[in-house]
Amino acid sequence: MALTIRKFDSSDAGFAAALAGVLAFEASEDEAIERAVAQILADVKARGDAAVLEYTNRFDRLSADSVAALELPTSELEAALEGLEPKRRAALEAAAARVRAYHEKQKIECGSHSWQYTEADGTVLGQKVTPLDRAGIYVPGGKAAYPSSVLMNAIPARVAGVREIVMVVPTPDGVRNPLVLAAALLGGVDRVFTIGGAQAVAALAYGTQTLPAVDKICGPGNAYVAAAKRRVFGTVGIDMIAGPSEILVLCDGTTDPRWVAMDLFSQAEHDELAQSILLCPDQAFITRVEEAIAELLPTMPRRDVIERSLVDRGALIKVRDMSEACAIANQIAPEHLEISALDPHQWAKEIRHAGAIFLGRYTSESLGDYCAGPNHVLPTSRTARFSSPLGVYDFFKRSSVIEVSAEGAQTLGEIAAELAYGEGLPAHARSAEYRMKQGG
Ligand code: HSO
Ligand code: ZN
Repeated sequence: MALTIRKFDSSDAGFAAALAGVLAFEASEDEAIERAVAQILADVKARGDAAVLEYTNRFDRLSADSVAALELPTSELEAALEGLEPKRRAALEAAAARVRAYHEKQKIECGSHSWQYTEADGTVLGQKVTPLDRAGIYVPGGKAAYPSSVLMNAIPARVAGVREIVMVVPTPDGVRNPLVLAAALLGGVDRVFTIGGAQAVAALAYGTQTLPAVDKICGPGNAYVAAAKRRVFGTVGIDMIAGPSEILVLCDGTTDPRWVAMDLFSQAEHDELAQSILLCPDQAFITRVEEAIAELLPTMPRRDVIERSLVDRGALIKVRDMSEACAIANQIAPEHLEISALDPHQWAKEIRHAGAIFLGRYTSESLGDYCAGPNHVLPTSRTARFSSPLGVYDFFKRSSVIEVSAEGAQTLGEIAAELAYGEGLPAHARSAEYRMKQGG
């Protein structure tokens, strides 16, 4: 199979423009989708359960007679777990345990504790950290339903101490995915509703007679779900609007080229729009990766998706050296960065922007997708420049705490009153002055 994956050389004139072309990706905003979603949100907000039920029965071809009937009893989740093939069940349990252990460590290390300090006059200042009351997890239906993503969303919420986790998952034609339901149980989800689409996002955001409103909605979804999440943001928190998967492999030419080819495939197989890029200083090695791609692609069940993704969005880039590869990696700010090199640490020092960094040739990105422990919900589309993997910290918020002593009220009162008069807000000034010895 002759596959035309784009090739570039960083020392060619015009490389910067070519790279910008490779990276250009506009999440399309479809007017018709926006209109449909706005209407569904308004309808669910106004009519609650009745609207959720109508949309669900219509879109998923069900005939439920209430939203309550769309909630799965825990016994059904337990049955799903029990029914799994033992090896699959053991793998899911092992993954859940490792993801939990990682996020428990993250909770300790990431400043999830409240703190305070006392000033000389007795005034106390600090911050109180509180988990969210309720989180909602959206799980797509059909082919895009990843049990691993259920774990990655539910476990950090649970570890953070969220009181209730509500999951929604569409079940078109009533088809339920037992691995998703088993993952919900292992991840600590409290309630599962078989609803999806914008109507599920609306139900989570506004609450209905049956479904409680949550404080934050996490999880991936199709264009309707993404549009709905964008629109309810502000009423509730959202995790992020995730774009297609991306992998950037930095290789010094010492890894088996077939390993590199398969790593590129691993993200390409998610989606035609996924992006897989190789940066390497060794032209002969790039050629061997190309040969490996040609040899392995026909053996892949998902070769059509992989091929589209590699041809449309992939690239093999010859760089001057590994240091330049790191500089380009920072520019790309990929979701996943593999440093497949003899001394990955040397190059990792130069990396500033990446959702997750996989060091050394034994660390395939796919291990991170399932079971290494860190979260696989990661910033895409260059947002790693300013954002982070989903984590326990996404399920906490902070309150400032201020306790001013009688003595502190004198000194702070003077400053505050002065500034309040300057802003033309005398009630602020008087409120501070009342607490001052000469002000009451
Ligand atoms: N690579 C995806 C996550 C995933 N992979 C789930 C396999 N299953 C996130 O970028
Ligand atoms: Zn993946």
